[in-house]
Amino acid sequence: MTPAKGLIVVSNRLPVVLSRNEDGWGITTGAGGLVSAMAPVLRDRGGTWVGWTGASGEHEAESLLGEFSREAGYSLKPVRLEKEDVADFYYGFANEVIWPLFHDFQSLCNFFPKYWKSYLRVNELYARAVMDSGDPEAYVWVHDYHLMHVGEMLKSMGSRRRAGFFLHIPFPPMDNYLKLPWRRRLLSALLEYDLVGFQTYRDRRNFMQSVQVLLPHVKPQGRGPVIELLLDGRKVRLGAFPISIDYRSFVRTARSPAVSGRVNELKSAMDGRRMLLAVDRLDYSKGITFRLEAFREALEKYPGLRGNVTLMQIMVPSRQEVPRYNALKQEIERLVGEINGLFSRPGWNPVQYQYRSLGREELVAYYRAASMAIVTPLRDGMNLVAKEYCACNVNRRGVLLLSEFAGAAAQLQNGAVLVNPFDREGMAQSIKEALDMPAEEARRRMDRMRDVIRKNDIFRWVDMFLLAAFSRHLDDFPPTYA
Ligand code: GDG
Repeated sequence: MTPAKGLIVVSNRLPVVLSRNEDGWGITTGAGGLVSAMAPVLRDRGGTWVGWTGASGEHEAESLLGEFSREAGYSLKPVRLEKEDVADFYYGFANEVIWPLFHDFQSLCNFFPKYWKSYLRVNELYARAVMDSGDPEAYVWVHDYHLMHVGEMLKSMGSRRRAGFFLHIPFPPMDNYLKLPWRRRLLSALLEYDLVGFQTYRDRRNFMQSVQVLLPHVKPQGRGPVIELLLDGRKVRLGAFPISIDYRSFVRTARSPAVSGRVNELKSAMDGRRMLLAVDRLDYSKGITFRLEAFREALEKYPGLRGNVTLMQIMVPSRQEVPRYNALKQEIERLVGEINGLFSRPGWNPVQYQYRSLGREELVAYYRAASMAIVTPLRDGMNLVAKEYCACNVNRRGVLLLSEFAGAAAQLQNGAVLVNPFDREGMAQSIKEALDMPAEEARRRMDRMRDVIRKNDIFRWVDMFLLAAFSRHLDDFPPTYA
C-alpha cells in the first residue's frame, strides 16, 4: 500500500527495558501496543528505533542492544541523557509543562526557561541520533510530546528525509495553549513535519484554532480524517488517527486456559459480589479521586449496593520522582481508607486497592472478571484500558463506563455509558444504572464496541498513518474509524 521504504521510529524511550540483577544486565522487550505494532513494520521495511534506554549511567549495558537488534530484526539506537537533562527535560519540560498544559491543568505548570532550554538541547540529541542512523531514504516517524522539535532540527541539520509526528496526548483548547511562553516556536516546529497526527478530530480542531491565531497566513484545505495546510509553498498534512490495541492478541489471551483459570479464582474470591474495575497509571489526569468520590456517593445514595459491589482500583506506579504524584498518591490512599472506614463490614471492603503493576495475563483476567470497567479520566489522549477491557470481554456481559473526555469516547460512544467525570452525582447515578442494565442491552453495546475496536486495531492505525504520509491524494484516504 505504501512504498516499502525504511523507517526510523523515534520515541522518548526505546522499546526495551534494561534491568540489572546479580548476574549483570538483562534486556526485555517493552510491553505495549506500540511496540508490538511497530516491530513487524520495522522488520519488514528494515529500520531503526531511536530512544533513551530509560536511565542515565547504563552505558555498560548498551552492548545488549546490539544483541537485541540482531534477534528483533531492526536496530536500536540509544540516546544518552545526562542526569541534569533527565531532571529538566523529562521531569521538567515534559512532565511539568507540556503534560499538565495539554491535559487542561494549566495551574500545575512550571514554565521555567531552563526546562525549555533543556528540551531543545535534548531534541537536538535525538535529531543527531536520527542523522547518524543509516538509510538516507528512510521515513522518520517521531512520537509524542517530548520530541516535538525533532523534525525542525533534522531540517536545520540538512536532513532531506520526510518526517511525520504523532501526538499521543490531547492537544489543548486554544485559550490554554496560548499560555505557553514558547507557543509560536512550538507550533512552527510542529509544522515542519510533513504529517502531524492527532488522536481525535477534537485535538486537530484545537490545534487548528491555535494555528489560526498564531500563524494566520496558514491556509487549511480539505476535510475528513486528513487535511492539508499550505505554508510557504509547502504542504503539511494534519490527520486524526485514533490509536488502538492488538485486539486479536488480547482476545487470545483472554480465552487462554491460564487466564480462564485465574478468572474463576478471582470470581470465587469476590464471593458473588460484582467487581467494578479501574486500572490507571498514577496520574492526576486519570481522575482517580473523582471516581472514588463518585463511588462513595453511590454507596451513600443506593444502600442496596453495600455488600454487593467492590471497586477494584489498580494503580500502576508512575513518575514517582515528581512530588505532585506523591501527594496525589497520599490523597488517593486517604480516600480509600475513608470509604472503607465508612462502609466496610465483616467480609466486605467496598474498595480494594492495589498499588503495583500486574503481569499481562493477570490484568486480562481482571478485565474478564469485572462486571464493569470505570474509565473516567478528566482528560486522556485515547485511553487504551477502555479498549482492552472490551477486547477481553469475551463473554460480552460487561459494561464500560467511560469519560466523555477520553479520546476513546469518540469511537466508543455507541456502546459505552458516557459520564462527565467532574459530576460526582451524575457518575454515581450512572454506576447504579449500568449495574441495573439488562443483560441483552449490555451485550448489544459490548458487541458494538468490540466491532469498532476489532476493525480499527493497532495495525490499522500504523497503516493509516503511513498511508496519510505517502498517499498522493487526500481522497485515497478511507473516511471513518467507526
Ligand atoms: C498515553 C496517553 C494514550 C496499565 N496497568 C497495567 C498495564 N497497563 C497498561 C494498559 C495500557 C497502558 O498501560 C495504559 O495506556 P493508556 O492509554 O490507558 O494510558 P497512558 O499510559 O497515559 O498512555 C493515552 C496512549 O498513550 C497511547 O497513545 O491512549 O491517552 O496518555 O495498555 O494495559 N499493563 C500491565 N500491568 C498493569 O498493571 N501489564
